[in-house]
Amino acid sequence: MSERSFNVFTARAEQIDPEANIIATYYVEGKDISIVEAGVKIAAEESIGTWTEVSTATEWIVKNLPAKVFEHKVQDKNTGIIKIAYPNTLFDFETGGIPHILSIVAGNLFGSSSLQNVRLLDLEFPSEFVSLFKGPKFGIEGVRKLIGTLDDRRPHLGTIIKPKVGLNPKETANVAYEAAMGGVDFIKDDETLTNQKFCPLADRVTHVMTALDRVKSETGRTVLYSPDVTTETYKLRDLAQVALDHGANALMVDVIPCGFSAVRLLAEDPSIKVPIHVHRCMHAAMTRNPKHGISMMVISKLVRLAGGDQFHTGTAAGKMGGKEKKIEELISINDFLKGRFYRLKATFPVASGGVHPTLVPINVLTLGKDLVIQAGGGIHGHPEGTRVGATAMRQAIDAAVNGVPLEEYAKTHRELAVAIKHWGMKFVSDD
Ligand code: RUB
Repeated sequence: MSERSFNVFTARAEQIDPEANIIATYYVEGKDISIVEAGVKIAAEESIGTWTEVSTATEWIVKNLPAKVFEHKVQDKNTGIIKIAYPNTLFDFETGGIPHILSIVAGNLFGSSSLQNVRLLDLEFPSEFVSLFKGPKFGIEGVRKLIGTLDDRRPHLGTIIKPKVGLNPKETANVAYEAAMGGVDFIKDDETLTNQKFCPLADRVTHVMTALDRVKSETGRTVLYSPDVTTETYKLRDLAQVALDHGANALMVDVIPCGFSAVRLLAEDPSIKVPIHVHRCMHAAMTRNPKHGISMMVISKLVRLAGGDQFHTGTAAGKMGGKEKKIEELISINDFLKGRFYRLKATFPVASGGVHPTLVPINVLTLGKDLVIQAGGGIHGHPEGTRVGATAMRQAIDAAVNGVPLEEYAKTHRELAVAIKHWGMKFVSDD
């Protein structure tokens, strides 16, 4: 590394003002270069540098725009953690928003031939940037208010209608009705169901909401339904409007296929007055490799900024991720979503994927009560059907919240006992 590069693209920690920079933390593995050299390569590429010196850089550019490596911790020879400060001046926060931030802090660097691996672990934002976002419209408290759990603060029970796709609108509504009568608080489409011919969105929402109105009149309970409006950006508002016009009391979107701005578009539209449920399918292409890609923490921060009211972050035990699951990371992500973050409302973490009653206690004990715990197969796969399956899940939540061992609780709760007998007390995996 030339002395000039070192001087331009590094700084001492005390020189970095967190209000004047976006700060990114990376895990890096240099290819025969030190981690500071690797960091300088990233800082240069993502601010004012390229592979060679250029004669066109003005004094103003060199003074104001370079990103700077200001902290590093070597783990082993060429691997370690670095922090890079990207000066606010590099961005037009208002115009660029999240896409522009990502073009820089998560841009060309992933393909750099100087790096064996690189993973964006965390992002910290100056208040000037965060102040431009409205965040979740409802947040945990708002969703609890809609469902009526502000006082008892138990975890919410959600279900994903199964099979993933194929039911027609009437069949979907029947399953929704049974699940709601069994005790679920929240119903969602699976991430692959949108507006297919076998189950058009408008018809589906009409039927499901009619069923949920029946549940309301029979039980007094409000159950939320979030139809999936994942689509092309230019069609998103219209598709959401179709769902709302037919009575949807929540909306769902797949954030990685659609982009963070799709969530923001829905959340910040004043005419959309329902919670936004955010699914994370495709995230593992970025999050699964512990050495390369983008962490779930970064994705979760961006979803909260963009305005997701509920967001899938994973389970303490379930079908996704298996043995590689890092519970500590999951806990810190959920803590971030639930904790203070400037003035933005909290996002409800969602634990989903392979959950059935037996796995409820470990999820609730590990992740806490401010949690939406979801089961698809774990409800609709109950030997006695959806309604009994939902009741068994609710019983498992009650047992966990009251600290009663599941097998003990099952002695007086038949639905739960049947579920335990069916699935056993073991961890499931789809591998
Ligand atoms: C749940 C399901 C969801 C996953 C996504 O169905 O398929 O799409 O929860 O996983 P089931 P994650 O309950 O039958 O497994 O929340 O980890 O992104």
